Amino acid sequence: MFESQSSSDLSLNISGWASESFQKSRQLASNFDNLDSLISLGSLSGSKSSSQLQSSAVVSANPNPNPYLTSAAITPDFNGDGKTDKVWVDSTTGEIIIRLMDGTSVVEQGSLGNFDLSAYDYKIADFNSDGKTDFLLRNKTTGENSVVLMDGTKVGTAASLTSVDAAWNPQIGDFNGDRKTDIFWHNATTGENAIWEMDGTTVLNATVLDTTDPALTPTIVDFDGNGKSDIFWRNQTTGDNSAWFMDGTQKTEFALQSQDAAWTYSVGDFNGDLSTDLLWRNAQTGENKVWTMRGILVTEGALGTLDSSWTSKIGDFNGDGKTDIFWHNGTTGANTAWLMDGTTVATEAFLPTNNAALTPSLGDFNGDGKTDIYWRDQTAGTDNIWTINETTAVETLISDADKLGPQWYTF
Ligand SMILES: [Ca+2]
Ligand SMILES: [Ca+2]
Ligand SMILES: [Ca+2]
Ligand SMILES: [Ca+2]
Repeated sequence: MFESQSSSDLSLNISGWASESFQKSRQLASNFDNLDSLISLGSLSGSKSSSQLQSSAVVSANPNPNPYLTSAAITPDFNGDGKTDKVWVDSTTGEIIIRLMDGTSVVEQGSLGNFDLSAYDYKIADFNSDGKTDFLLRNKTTGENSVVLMDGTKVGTAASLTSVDAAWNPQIGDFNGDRKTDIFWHNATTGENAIWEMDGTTVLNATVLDTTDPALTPTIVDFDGNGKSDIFWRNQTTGDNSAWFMDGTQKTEFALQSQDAAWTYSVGDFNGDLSTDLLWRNAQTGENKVWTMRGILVTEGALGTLDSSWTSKIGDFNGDGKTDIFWHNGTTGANTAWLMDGTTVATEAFLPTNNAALTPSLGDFNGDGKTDIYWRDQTAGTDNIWTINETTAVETLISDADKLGPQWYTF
C-alpha cells in the first residue's frame, strides 16, 4: 500500500467528465481554502538565519524575509519568479487552469485538463524543491494519487503513486527538513496516521505512525521553527490540544493548554521567528487572540473583537516577514488589516469597503514582498486586484481580455 510507482507519461485527462454541480465546486473551493493554512508548512529550514537561507539551494525571488510566505510549496508560484500565480477551476467542465501573474497582468495560461470535481482534490506542494509549485492530485473516490511536477504552465513530470483508501486524507509538510514536500496521511475514521517522505515523484519511505483518537484533528505546523514540520492535534469537542514534534518520522509528544470548543484556530507567524503561531477566534463572542509559539512555550495576547460576519486571512502587507491579518466582512463589504507584531496589533489599516459579494484571495502578485488581494466577482467576472503597500491599496481592474465567466472559481 505504501509503495510508489512512477509513469512519467501519465495522462492528466484520465478522469471522467466533470460534475456540473455548483455545490460541488463550492465544496472544492472550501477544500482549497484550507491552503491558507499551508503557511504553517515546514518546507524550508526555519532554524537558519536569513543569510544562511540566502545561501541555500532554493532562494525565492521574492524579497519577503519569511520563507513561509514565499515558499512555492505554500503559495502558488509555478515558474519560481517570486510572483504568486493563480489556479482556476471550471465548475462546469472540471478544467483546471494555471495563470502566471505579473502584478495585475496575466502573462501566460496553461491547462491541466479536465477532472471530475466530485472526486478530485488537490494540494499544492514542492516535491522536488526547485522553487516551482507542484500538485498532489487525489481521487477521493478511487483512492488514486498522482504527483505533478510543474515547470511554469507545463507539466514537467507526472507520476502515479500507490492508491490509498478513500478514508485517508493527505496533508503536506516537510518532516525531515530536506525542503522536499512530504505527505502526511490521516484516516479520520480510524485515527490511523502515516508519513510518506518524498523525493520528487518517488516515495523514499512510507512509515506508519501511532494511531490517534479519531476525535483529534491534525494540522501541519512547525512550532519549534526547526524547518521540520510538526503536528498540532485538537479535539474540537473537549478543547484538548497537543503537539507532535517531528524529526522525520520520530515524534515527541507534548500537551498544550486546552481551549474550549467555542474557539477555532488558524495559523500564521505573527512575530516572524519562523515558528508557527495560532490565531484563536471565538465565533460566539467575536473574541480573538494570538498564541505565539516557541516549542511548547506559549505567549498569549488578546486582540480586538469582531462579530461573526468577519472572516480572516493571513498575509504580510508591510513585507516585514511577520504575518498580518486581513479581515473581510461578508455582510457589509468592509475590510481592515491588522499589521501584527507578535501578540499585538502594531497598525490597523482602514481599507476601502467594497461589494460584499466579492471574494478575496491573497497573494503577492507583483513579487515586492507585500501581499496583495485578488477580488473575484463571481457573477459579472469584473475582478480587480488591490496592490497593497502597508495600509494603502491601489485598485486595478483585470483586463477584459482576461475576464473569466461565472463558472470559474479561484482560491
Ligand atoms: Ca510566478
Ligand atoms: Ca517543484
Ligand atoms: Ca519542528
Ligand atoms: Ca507584516
